[in-house]
Amino acid sequence: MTGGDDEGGLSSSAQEVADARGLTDLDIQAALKTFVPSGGRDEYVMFASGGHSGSVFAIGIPSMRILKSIAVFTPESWQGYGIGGPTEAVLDQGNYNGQDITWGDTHHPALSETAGDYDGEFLFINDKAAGRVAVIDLKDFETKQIVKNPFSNIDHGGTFVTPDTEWVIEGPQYAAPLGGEYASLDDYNEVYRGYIMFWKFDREAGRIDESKSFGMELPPYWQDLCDVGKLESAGWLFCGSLNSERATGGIEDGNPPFESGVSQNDMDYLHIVNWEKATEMGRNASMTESYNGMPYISIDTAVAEDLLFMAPEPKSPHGSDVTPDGKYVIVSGKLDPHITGYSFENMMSAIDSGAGSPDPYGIRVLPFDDVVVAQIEVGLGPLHTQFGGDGIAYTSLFLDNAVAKWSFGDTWELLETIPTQYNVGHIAAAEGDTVSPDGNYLVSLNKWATDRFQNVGPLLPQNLQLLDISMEHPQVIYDMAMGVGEPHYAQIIKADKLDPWQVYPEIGWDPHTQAVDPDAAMPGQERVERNGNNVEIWMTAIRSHFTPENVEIREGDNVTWHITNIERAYDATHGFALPGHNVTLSLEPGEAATFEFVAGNSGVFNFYCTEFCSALHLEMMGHLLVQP
Ligand code: RUQ
Ligand code: CUA
Repeated sequence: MTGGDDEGGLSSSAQEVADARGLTDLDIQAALKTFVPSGGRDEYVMFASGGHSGSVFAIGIPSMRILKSIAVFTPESWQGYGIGGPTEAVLDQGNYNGQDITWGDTHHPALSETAGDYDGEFLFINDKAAGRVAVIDLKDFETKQIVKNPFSNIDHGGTFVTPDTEWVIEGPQYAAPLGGEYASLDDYNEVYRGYIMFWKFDREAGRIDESKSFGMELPPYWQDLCDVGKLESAGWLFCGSLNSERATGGIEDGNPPFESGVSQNDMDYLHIVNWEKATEMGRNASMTESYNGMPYISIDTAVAEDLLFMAPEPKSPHGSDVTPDGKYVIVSGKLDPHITGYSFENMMSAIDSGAGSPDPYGIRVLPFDDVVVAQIEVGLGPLHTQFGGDGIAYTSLFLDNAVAKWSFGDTWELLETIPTQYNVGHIAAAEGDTVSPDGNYLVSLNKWATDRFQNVGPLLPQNLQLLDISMEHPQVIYDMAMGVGEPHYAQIIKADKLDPWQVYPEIGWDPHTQAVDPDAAMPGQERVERNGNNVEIWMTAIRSHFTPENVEIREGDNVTWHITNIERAYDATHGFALPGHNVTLSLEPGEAATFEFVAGNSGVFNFYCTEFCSALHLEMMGHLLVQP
């Protein structure tokens, strides 16, 4: 039986289900708001960092279904990422000093923007653990490039993009000597520094252009999260910091441990950077220093050129978030129950009036009272702020296990506190970092879920909670166990702004050049060619066979193997697994790949397709015969 009763309620059969499962009216509402019927589509896609899983996850909202994991800084066998195939070269871009780096700690994804609005073309993400930034092309949701910060072995405060994605900004964190070279901690104040990177993004090429990028030297204050100005504050960026004490730790020598040494002062420093002006001189040799061929603007030059100012910010701050209209910067003090609102207009007048006095590095610190327009007590452990449109903001409260809802602009006041079920790190709102947030969904990215799920052993799942913020009193409407590494930040884009390919545009496509590979194996031209010890193989894959199926070579041969999936059908991915050689590939329709190896061992190796691509998938195999 279907249909509603007179009050527009549930049919008796649905009510029976609810009764049998003990669901309350709010449970039923939450279920109805998040249920996407079989075959339906989500309204939004959230790109969540995977923390020390080194990956990124695409998650549908409101259903909270994981749609895809995107391998970024770490090999991933299902996608054939970084294991024997051409994507090894993508991962290798992130190696340094001769060291392979095969994991990452992804923190802050940034969608590409046009006029301050997500445009759905690219995603950027940082790796805190090694100071790297990756570029993901949303045409195929694959990682295309990794760049290594030449000045620093660690980062944190990025990635963030300028309103038209001309620049991808990688903010620093823990200070170290230039290039991570050795210097004693006794020389901390003189030699240790933070370096913010300005990576030039070439949208046409879909790559960061290292030859047009540059850095800026900052004091050793542990710069934390940054955000880029927009509209009124376009051209500027803002980074919090947490160690104005310049503590160097050493609990083992009787020094205060970092946790207290870094929290002595009442104020730390909000860094205020004119990035637009900096980009005019960042590649000018007469204005910059350079390290390993990468230029950077020194603190002295930044001060002399009015690129860098600071303002006091209370007690070990964490987030710094620019309001959608660009008028205010919101800072949260982890050890202060307030959020502090800074007016961009007031910052500019304080700069123009010459107010303030220099810090030990000569950077002018603007007077707190001149630039702060409001402080609101929101709760304990405020971290990150997101926006819901119409002067409404939300701040995560790590210690209170809650999200504060408050207003800004005309009236600055706490409106209410919404409980979440464990410590909240970041929160992410639908279209939340754009000039026009949607104000309907907010995801609370919680740390360990202690009481929400089946016990799965001592390593607890992280929990992403979906909140309906269109309600007068917002509520949690879904609990989503991540099942993988800790998401730090996420961005949520309208699904209809994404326009990925269904299949690669042409047969023989190389996803890493986004063009046809001239060496790709093509249908009808499959062959094996030998030239001395060098063997080159051109192989195609189509349901349900490889051509050729058997390949005979000799021990010690240098092998170059081209393989192309020549399907044009939407659902015809083939995998290629080569036992004994650490090779796994995922070949989407049209995709071509090349890999190389030296045939080190004689034997017979049964290669096969790893995707259950047809009823005759098991037959999609062949023999690599290596003669002794
Ligand atoms: S910040 S710890 Cu995104 Cu809260 Cu990295
Ligand atoms: Cu192709 Cu299984």
